[in-house]
Amino acid sequence: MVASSVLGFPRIGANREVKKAVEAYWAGKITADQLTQAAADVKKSNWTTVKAKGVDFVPSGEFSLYDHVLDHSAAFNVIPKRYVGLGLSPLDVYFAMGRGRQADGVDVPASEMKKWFDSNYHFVVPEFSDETDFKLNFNKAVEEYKEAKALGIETRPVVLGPVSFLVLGKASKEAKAGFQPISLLPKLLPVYKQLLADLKAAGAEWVQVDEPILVLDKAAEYAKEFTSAYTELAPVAPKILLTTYFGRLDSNVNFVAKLPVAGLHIDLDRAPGQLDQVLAAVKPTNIVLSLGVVSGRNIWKTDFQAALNLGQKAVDALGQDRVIIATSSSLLHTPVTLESEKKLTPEQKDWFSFATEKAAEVATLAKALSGSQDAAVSKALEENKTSIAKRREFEHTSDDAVRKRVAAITPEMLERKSPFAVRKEVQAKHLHLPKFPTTTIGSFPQTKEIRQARAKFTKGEITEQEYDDFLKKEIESVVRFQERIGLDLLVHGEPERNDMVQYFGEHLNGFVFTQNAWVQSYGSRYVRPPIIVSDVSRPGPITVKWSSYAQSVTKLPMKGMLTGPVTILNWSFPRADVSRELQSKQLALALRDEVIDLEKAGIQAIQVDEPAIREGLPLRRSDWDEYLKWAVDSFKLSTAGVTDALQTHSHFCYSDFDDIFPSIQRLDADVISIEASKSDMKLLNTFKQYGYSNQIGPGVYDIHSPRVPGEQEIKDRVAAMLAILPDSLLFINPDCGLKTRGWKETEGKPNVRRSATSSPPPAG
Ligand code: MET
Repeated sequence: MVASSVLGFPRIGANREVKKAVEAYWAGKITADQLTQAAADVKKSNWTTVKAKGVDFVPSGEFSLYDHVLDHSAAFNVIPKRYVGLGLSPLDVYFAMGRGRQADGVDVPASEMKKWFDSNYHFVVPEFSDETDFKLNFNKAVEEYKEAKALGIETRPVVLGPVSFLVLGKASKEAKAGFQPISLLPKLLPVYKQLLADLKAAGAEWVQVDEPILVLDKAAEYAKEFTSAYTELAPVAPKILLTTYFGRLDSNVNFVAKLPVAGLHIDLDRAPGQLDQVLAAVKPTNIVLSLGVVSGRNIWKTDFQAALNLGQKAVDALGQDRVIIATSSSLLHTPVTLESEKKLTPEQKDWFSFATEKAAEVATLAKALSGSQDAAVSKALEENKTSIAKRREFEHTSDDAVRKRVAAITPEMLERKSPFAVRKEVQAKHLHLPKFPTTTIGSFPQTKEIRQARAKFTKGEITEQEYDDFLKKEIESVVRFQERIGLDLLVHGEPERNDMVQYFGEHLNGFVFTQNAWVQSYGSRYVRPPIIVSDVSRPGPITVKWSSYAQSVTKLPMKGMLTGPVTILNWSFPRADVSRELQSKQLALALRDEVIDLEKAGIQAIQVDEPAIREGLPLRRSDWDEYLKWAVDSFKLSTAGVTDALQTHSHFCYSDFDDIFPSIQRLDADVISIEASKSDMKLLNTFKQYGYSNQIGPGVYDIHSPRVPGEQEIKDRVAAMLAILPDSLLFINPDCGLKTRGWKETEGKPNVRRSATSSPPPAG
């Protein structure tokens, strides 16, 4: 029999119960026990749902109140010193690590967050040093396994593997120079052994051990560590299913197939081409192969025929008992259920499959491959065939005009008229910005009032005129605030935007929106990505009205604010039938028109945010050039249609640019602002090393944390920046938009001009 499996289920609750409970706990409105209860309810519902869909391997242990890597760090006692001895409960230490804490005399910043591979999920980076004292503070995997068992549900616990845990982490500030987290493996393994042995004792037959770094080039460097780790763990553990996802194993399969594991999971959604190589490698072993054929990353209905073809190939090579049909990765990156969508047309609904529906898909596929004669299975196969055929038909009805426009893009359309040095002079005459210009990244607090007004407008409780008037008032007050605190380049605050991607999607052709399709981005922040379903075009100006209004109420220059093509693409669910490149270029052309319209309307600086450009980078280096070519071209296409006088800005956050620096340079934005408050100054050294010559605003404080930095802290940051970058190029700004912050924290924050430059900074 071919078995079915789900690698992980969304842990936010069908109605965002976890967010609500966690935030209520932070606000002191519910107790820790009530939070635990809310979590238990969601876990129960997840297990019951997956099981009810007929899945054989139901995951447990992957639930999280904030982040699964953070759970792991807390469980293994990987707790940086700054969070210890503050008199906090273990739960509050956990949250302090995730989001910082500033209350009752305690003032600690959040730990660094990083993108989880090429997804829009962020994990809290573990910090290691020689002094890391691993011990099992609690065994979450066992506890949740037992919790499910008590409900009568047998599960397969999920654990992050030891090599990925160390490699995803970083050396802490206290660590000696040259310290490598992987050197801790021998110290870490005994704790893993204990964890896994406890699981076995509790009755778990299998354990899913995630080693996602196996799809990266650098995994090859750790072949020895993988071998020693699994040789040591396998004898005491339940049967280990070693899981890889988001990419292909490539030659790493050579050592992976020799590991003493009982099963191996591969992602055939992202990398279907790896099946032959992996089959050849595992055939001579006893390893069970888990095939990730149902995408954990997109929302499209699985093409059963294509999945069955892959499955059949594996069954032919290994036999039914050595094949599992699975989701490609955890379903964490997909919304909970299509059932909550009441506004999609039946035609649209028929295209999609969310986590709950995907669980049913793996179960059906496994049964079909096992040769089931069940009428329900044949019916599901028939229905799938019809749906897929209808979708293919829809895809062919593309917008010809858009496709022709993309085909007619010329190299000249990607370049500004003059080089930066010339533009800088022209712009200086127009913008009159002082030395160390201060600005913000765009958004100001999305207050309850703003959200309420938007909800009323959406429900038709207020007229468009009333909503517009409300937004104008908001814009004006944000403008006045910026004038009051002395910022130089203003923004309108983005009150009209529900979200930086959704808003643009709603004003472009080719997108579909959901009501409840939330996915976790980090901690209690969830996003609701729009879905690109057909060719994209701009029916008319989108932001011009707001930016022009904002400019009309101030004499200071106003920065127009757009989300870039690559980011709109990466933070949407893309089409699966055409390339990402084509979708990105279509978006770029739409934005190009918007940028040109903004300039015509008198806006002198325009920021085109590309925070997701790094995230879209393929996981394998050999695939980078192709991506970077079209991604950078898309940005240039969207921004290069203006005169030299227009100052283009772009913004990136959570960006580690060391290895893609030439592409950042090639963007040729006049000013870029980057996240720099949490990462060390390494990033800036890269700019220096490459002789980056355009202007740059490294963030001076972390807006993702509610913590308000002191004035000295900001001064120190700026001084450190000036020690690296020439003062003529430096902008002063926070490291991201302020939309997630309240006004209290905001008022405490962007007084960066006063704090940064009140005493003369050292010469750069
Ligand atoms: N302009 C956007 C903002 O300020 C950029 C955000 S990047 C995640 O919110």
